[in-house]
Amino acid sequence: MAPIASDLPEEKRKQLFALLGNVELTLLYKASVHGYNATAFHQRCDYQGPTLLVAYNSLGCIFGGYTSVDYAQSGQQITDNEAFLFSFRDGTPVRIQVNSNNARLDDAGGPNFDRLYFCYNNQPVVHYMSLKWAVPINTEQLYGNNTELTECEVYKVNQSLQVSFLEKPWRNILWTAKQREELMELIRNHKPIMAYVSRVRILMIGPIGAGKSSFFNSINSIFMGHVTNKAMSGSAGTSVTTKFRTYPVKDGRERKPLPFVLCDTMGLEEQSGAGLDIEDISSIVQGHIPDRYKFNPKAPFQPDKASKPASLQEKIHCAVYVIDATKISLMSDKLEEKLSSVRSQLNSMEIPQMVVMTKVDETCPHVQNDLENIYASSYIKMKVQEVSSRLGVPVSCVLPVKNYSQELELELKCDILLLSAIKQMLRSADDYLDDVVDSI
Ligand SMILES: Nc1nc2c(ncn2[C@@H]2O[C@H](COP(=O)(O)OP(=O)(O)OP(=O)(O)O)[C@@H](O)[C@H]2O)c(=O)[nH]1
Ligand SMILES: [Mg+2]
Repeated sequence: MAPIASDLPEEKRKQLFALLGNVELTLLYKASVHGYNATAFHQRCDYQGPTLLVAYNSLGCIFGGYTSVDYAQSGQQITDNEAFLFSFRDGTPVRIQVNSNNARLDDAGGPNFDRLYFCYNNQPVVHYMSLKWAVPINTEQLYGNNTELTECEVYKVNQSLQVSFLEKPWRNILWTAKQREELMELIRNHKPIMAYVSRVRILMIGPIGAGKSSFFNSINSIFMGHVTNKAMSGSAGTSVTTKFRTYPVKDGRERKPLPFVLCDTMGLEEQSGAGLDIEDISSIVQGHIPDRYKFNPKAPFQPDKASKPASLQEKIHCAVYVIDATKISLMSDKLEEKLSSVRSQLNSMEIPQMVVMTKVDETCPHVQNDLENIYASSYIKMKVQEVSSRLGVPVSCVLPVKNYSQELELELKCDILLLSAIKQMLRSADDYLDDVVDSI
């Protein structure tokens, strides 16, 4: 049987990569061939993983939606932080955010996104169910308010990994037990350049589920000598971490505090009034927010005007953006804008900034096989460059790591990457403190 032809022009398919990353699209369902009905759609599209729906109307609009969650006829409202609607405007695809907590109703009917139904009632139409209390979708922008569909297609979305091995790794790492011991010794014996500051405070900021709490857990595990989960981590529709936590890390053998404190925060969300507030970041950096303060996304922390300014010891000396390597291409423009505002604010306070790029194991199969391939994988190098350009942080400040997530025992190569990241953070905090010394 000849393969079913896709209506999506090649040029538009390539343009969609701006929203989806470098993916492969495989046509699963085409309404004009399989039928404009929910049964045919579910037969072909259920349990296929991430999918992209592309609809066409007689005005020439091409629009649709992406979901990372299976169609499964569960009858549940689906939370999908990655789901979005899109339409081509002036030839380029524009991403339109959907309410991620109600991204889809996963019922036995046709596909839908945030109350926008495709092939509604088994007809070649799109139908929008507006609700007074919900943020409306701009249907004029999406499909010119022409509800008649000329076609509706669903594609399976596969990450296409054209991974090659670089001739020479682009960073040199020694993957030996001796190297791990040397790194641990260096960190143990590190003395911040300013004697008055006994412990460097490192702030972790980043989107929900990026691995901020896991990064602390991983570092703590190395120095405890076994895998620990002191900070709550996991996944949910909103941030698992809701409080500001300052975690000192202690050296397992002597329980001696190490010369740094990792400060964990609530996840950043793209909407305003949700997730960590940018004003709260400023208060943290200035040392105003106490340990265990519960963040309120609706009302930022109000420093007590009567209290004396925080000492340099209580302030942040290095900020780290924790970014999930598997989601860099899917990062929405709004989240990128939010991160850019954070960056401007930290720049104005002259705080050094680095990126910890997590989940490298889930990003590249060669790295999953053996972490030692990290700096030889062309794909990881591309991801490092991508995060560097999206966040405006130099490549030299991007530190790819794999956090402990499912392991029960420590692993040498994991530890070496994680410890190397801490080493770089201590160095950049020293640069900051050195600058403060110079300015006194
Ligand atoms: N495979 C893999 N999983 C990871 C890695 N880092 C974190 N995870 C997993 O990702 C999920 C989210 O991690 P968290 O540490 O809770 O993320 P967070 O940034 O603290 O999230 P919020 O507190 O919700 O903002 C957990 O299930 C972790 O086990 C990693 O490097 N590799
Ligand atoms: Mg957390």
